[in-house]
Parts: sequence; C-alpha cells; structure tokens
Amino acid sequence: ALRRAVCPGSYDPVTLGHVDVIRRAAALHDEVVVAVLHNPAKQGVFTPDERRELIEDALGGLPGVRVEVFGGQLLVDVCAAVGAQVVVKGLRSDVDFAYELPMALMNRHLSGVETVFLPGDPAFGHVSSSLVKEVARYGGDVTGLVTDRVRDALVARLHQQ
Ligand code: COD
Repeated sequence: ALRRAVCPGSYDPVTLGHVDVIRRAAALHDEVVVAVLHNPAKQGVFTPDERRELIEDALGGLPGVRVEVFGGQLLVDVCAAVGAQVVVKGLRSDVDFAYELPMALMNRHLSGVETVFLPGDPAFGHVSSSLVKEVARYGGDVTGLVTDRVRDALVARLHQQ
C-alpha cells in the first residue's frame, strides 16, 4: 500500500528547520502532504495561501510532496481527507516532546493515526517561526534560518506594520 504522511504545522512562515523535516519525511514515505493548518481565530503574519506559496518555493518541486491548506478542523480529519496513515513531526528538544506527546496520543485515540517523530537537525535547534518573526520585526538578520524569499517577505511585511 502507498505510504502517505502528513507534515502539519502553522508554517507562519516556513523555516529551514521545517524544510529539513519535510525532506526527511519525503525520503521515508511514498507521498507527503504538507498541511498548512491555520487557526481561523488567530491572524498570522502571512495568509494561508502565502504560507503555501512560501513552502512550495522552499521545497523547489520536491517529488512526491504537495502542500495544502486546511482550517478549523482536527488533524485526524485532515489525515482522513488526504488518506494518510502517518503524521510526521520534528522535535527540537524535550520541550517539544512534552508538547507533542499528548497530541500524538490524542490523535491515535481519535483515529488510530500514528505519529513519527524525527529529531530535528541541531543546526536549526533554535529556529522557530515565532522567534524568526520576532528577530525580523526588530531588524535582526534571519538569513540562513529561512529561505531568502521568506526573509525578504518578512522584512517587507513587518516593516509595513
Ligand atoms: N526543527 C525540527 N522541527 C521543527 C522545527 C525545527 N527547527 N521547527 C518546528 N518544528 C516542528 C514542530 O515541532 C512542529 O512539529 C512542526 O514543525 C510545525 O511547527 P509549527 O510551529 O509551524 O506548527 P505548530 O506547532 O503551530 O502546529 C501545531 C498543529 C497545527 C500541528 C496543531 O495545533 C494541530 O494539530 N492543530 C489541529 C487541531 C487539532 O487536531 N487539535 C487537536 C490535537 S490533539
């Protein structure tokens, strides 16, 4: 059977830490759906469609990977909708694990979907969407933490506000 995995996230915006996890998930599965899950109650810096485009650009047409936007629904329902049996998440630290473990258990409880954890590349252990936004907002250089396109989009967007 085709092994299809979901790499879920807010991706506001995608970082090189995310890209590493998505590439490695793609190497382990036949197909990967990168699911941009946006919380309709929370306004991000980028719209869901902008996030999708920035991810597609960062992946550069990686075979077997597609990016889709979802909103206001459970991750297990996203998995069912795309026919995925596996969720892949990256872990930077034990703090990530403590946050992710109850979600993994809840998702398995709800639908039987399994979560696979990949250890994040320590080169990106300090990289999160929120820290990247904060650094960019106050004029810090985020080169090497995100793609150049994401960096430029952050500078343009955060200088407008
Ligand atoms: N290195 C390795 N992994 C990383 C790095 C890095 N530098 N940065 C981020 N990651 C991993 C994160 O650990 C996370 O697993 C993933 O990448 C996505 O990160 P974010 O920050 O874009 O996304 P989050 O954490 O905001 O996404 C949370 C979800 C949207 C996945 C979650 O809230 C969810 O499943 N929501 C749907 C509603 C639902 O089903 N709720 C019940 C859950 S039990």
